[in-house]
Amino acid sequence: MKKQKPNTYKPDWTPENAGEAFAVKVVKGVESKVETKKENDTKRKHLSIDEYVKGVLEFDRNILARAITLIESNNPTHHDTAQEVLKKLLPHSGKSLRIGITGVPGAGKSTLIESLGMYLIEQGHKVAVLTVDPSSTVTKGSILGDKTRMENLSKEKNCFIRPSPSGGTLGGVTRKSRETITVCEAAGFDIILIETVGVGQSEVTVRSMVDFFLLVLIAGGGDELQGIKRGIMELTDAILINKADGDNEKKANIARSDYNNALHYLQPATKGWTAQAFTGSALTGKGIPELWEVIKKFEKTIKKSGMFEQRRKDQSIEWVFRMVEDTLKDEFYNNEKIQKAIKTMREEIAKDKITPTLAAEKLLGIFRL
Ligand SMILES: Nc1nc2c(ncn2[C@@H]2O[C@H](COP(=O)(O)OP(=O)(O)O)[C@@H](O)[C@H]2O)c(=O)[nH]1
Ligand SMILES: [Mg+2]
Repeated sequence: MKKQKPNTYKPDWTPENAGEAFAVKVVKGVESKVETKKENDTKRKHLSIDEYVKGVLEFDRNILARAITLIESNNPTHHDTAQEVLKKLLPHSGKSLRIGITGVPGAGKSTLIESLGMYLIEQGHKVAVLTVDPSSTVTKGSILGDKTRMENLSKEKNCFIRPSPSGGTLGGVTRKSRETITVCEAAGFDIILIETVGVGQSEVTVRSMVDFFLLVLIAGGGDELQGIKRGIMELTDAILINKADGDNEKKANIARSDYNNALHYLQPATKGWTAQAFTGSALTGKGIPELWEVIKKFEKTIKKSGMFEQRRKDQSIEWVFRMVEDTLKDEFYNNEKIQKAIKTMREEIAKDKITPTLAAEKLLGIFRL
């Protein structure tokens, strides 16, 4: 039997026969008294589909973590079991509020999650925290910085923190995150917080899996609106100007009115809801209860209008098409014949021997053979 220590690279609930394909092996465990506690002896035993399902539904944290590990596995032999488990959990999922949190690195997203998460747990909620980190597709999962930011939260029994799975494409990370949401909801987590860095595609991806999308900003010098992509603002349901504490409070208030002005001219991200900017401090907790009130009001408003249900349905359907597209793309670029043909095509294009249209048709022709 393998000797496992808590907080090593391989979490102790990793099955014995876990091969390289087990994505979770690179995740440095979040320091948590709860997670490293040896709770039962089912740990290393092979689990049946029903044992996974029962364990998740009974809020067995060890089995919950193992179920997510199964889903995150890139090993094709785990695929069918994972999908069976998910299918059985699906009717028990969906009853949460999914909140996406984006913003540039350093804006205070993780600190906000610690602060909002603790506030919600005090109110009796169960909070699951996920991260969607595009850099984890090329490097090791990087919740590392967050470990210190979510120190209290990670010790709470009613909180579960899961970093972005590493390896694979953003599409792969997305599938895993969405399925992890399903598992967490089935376990009874009623608030799902998803942190993502506000760069490139990841915020669009996270927007497509949450109900409420929050943009965390900080007031800086100069033109407040500079550098903020209009595109991101069009996705958000609220803006939090964070770090509104100490000397920064004044600046934050000015930034708030600037952003409120800017938001005024944008299409709302959610039909029937006007996004607004607020100030707060993740560090001192000021403004956090008010932020939660806004989120609750949002939930109430869009549930009443039917937008909540509608968006969730749309998101599921969009997800299907996205997966089809991702799979087709992968199959195309991983095809050996295509890879060879692409090499030839590059040379031909460079020498003006073929037009781009003909080159594309040729590649597709080879793929369809
Ligand atoms: N003064 C102040 N500092 C904050 C606040 N929120 C976060 N920070 C600090 O900003 C830094 C980055 O925070 P972090 O939560 O890791 O940002 P993230 O990259 O967006 O997740 C840390 O040093 C935090 O302590 C706040 O409300 N006020
Ligand atoms: Mg962070």
